[in-house]
Amino acid sequence: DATTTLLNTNSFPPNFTFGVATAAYQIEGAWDEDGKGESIWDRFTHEYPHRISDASTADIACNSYHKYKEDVQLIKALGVDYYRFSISWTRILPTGYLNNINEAGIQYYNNLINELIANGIDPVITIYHWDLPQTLQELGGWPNSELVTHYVNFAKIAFENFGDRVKTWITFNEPKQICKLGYGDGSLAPGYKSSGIGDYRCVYTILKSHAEAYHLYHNQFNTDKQGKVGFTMDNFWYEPGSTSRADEAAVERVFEFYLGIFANPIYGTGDFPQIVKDTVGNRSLLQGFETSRLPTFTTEEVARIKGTADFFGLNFYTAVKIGNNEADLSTVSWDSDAGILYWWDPSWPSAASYWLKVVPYGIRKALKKIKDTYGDHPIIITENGYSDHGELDDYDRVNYYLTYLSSILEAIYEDDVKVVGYTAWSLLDNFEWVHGYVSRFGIHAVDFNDPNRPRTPKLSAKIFSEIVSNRTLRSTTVQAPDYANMN
Ligand code: GBH
Repeated sequence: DATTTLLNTNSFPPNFTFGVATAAYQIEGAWDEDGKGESIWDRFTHEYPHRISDASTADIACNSYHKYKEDVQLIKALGVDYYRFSISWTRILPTGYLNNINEAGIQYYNNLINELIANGIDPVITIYHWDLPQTLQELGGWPNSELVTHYVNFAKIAFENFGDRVKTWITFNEPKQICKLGYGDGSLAPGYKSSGIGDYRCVYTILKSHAEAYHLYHNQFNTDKQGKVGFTMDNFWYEPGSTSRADEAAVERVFEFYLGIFANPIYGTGDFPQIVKDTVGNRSLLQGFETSRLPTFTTEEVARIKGTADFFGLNFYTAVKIGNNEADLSTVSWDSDAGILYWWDPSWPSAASYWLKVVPYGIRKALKKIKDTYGDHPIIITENGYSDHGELDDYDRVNYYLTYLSSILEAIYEDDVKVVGYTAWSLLDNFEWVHGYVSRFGIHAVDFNDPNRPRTPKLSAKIFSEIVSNRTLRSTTVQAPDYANMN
């Protein structure tokens, strides 16, 4: 029989909610249809095909722009409570500015939202999931703090048009990736290399943009008081590379430099963590800079940012080993400021994505660390998932979900962490950024060779829908030959 590990409590709490997630650029396609403008991801994939593993684009992707009704039926069949999707800035504001408001773009999201609600699914909107208008990149993109105004203008249009039906908002998805990879090492669009300077300016702009959108929503839109605004950060579980004091200290630093740099302003003191301010400030002066490379918040900005979230959004996938890296002043970068090196334990089983190792206990430990550091905020796991090469009998994905969900139950019942929701990434196989269509995260397969982009539920969709309908984990492992006997 299937191996079963019994938990003290294997049912999710009564108000716990389940959902599935996607992002606009990764699924919609229709990249230039009905008036949509060009985003930095359109530009990046068209201009630098060699930087995408399979030289692909998301020009068509899953074609969800045309197939959204079918997607809603897949979501409905799962029985989940909500669907987390993002809105494409250039579908709504093709120029990035207010001079052209594209009604067709607003109509698309109205249609999607109405279809979801008609099928009993709550819409959850991510306002920004990486597809900046190219026009705003021409201003320098996120390192330019003028983007605060433009972001808030976009958010306002979303609140005005969708706020009557959408009650859960995520201002940003994974700001660390936006800044560190987009403007630091240049591996994601727009591909700029300004680590230790441009990436920190990006962090500064994003935190201020988030805070302004939060205040705007609560001051002007949330009249029924039903709405919530949160912020979604990605975080790995960080493990010391050895038992040395130096590696233990490196783990404390990486937590502050990778998560605290966002979480401390919003969920903590309102400012960057002290160790981040001190380290970047000291290193900057030693390196001959006039002032710290890390922007400084004014007292007013600290007050404006502190406490601006109604929930803590967490994208969680994996663990990583962290080692101390001796301070090297010749390098200007976020990671040399953090003074860390990272690698993955070779004993951890790997997904198709090189960075995604299966370490289920990591999610419990990370949740506890977040609670211990920032207090008892409601936490929504806004993404969790596993990549393979598109198998329909995706036992490895099923076991990933079962073991991670079990670890989340331990966080809830053993560590008393207030986890209130869980979101599977992803509804569909989709455009996995620089990995194109090589690694697949969907619980539904998409045939990208067929112009109709047919969807097929994988085994994981079936198991996930069983968990959602029972609100209970019946086992933590499913073995291939035994699955047929489980029902
Ligand atoms: C998320 O990023 C995204 O929100 C989503 O759009 C995406 O499709 C999904 O997860 C799956 O990738 O590990 O330091 O070598 C996931 C977190 C962290 C994955 C950074 C890629 C590469 C840099 N990402 N990682 S590193």
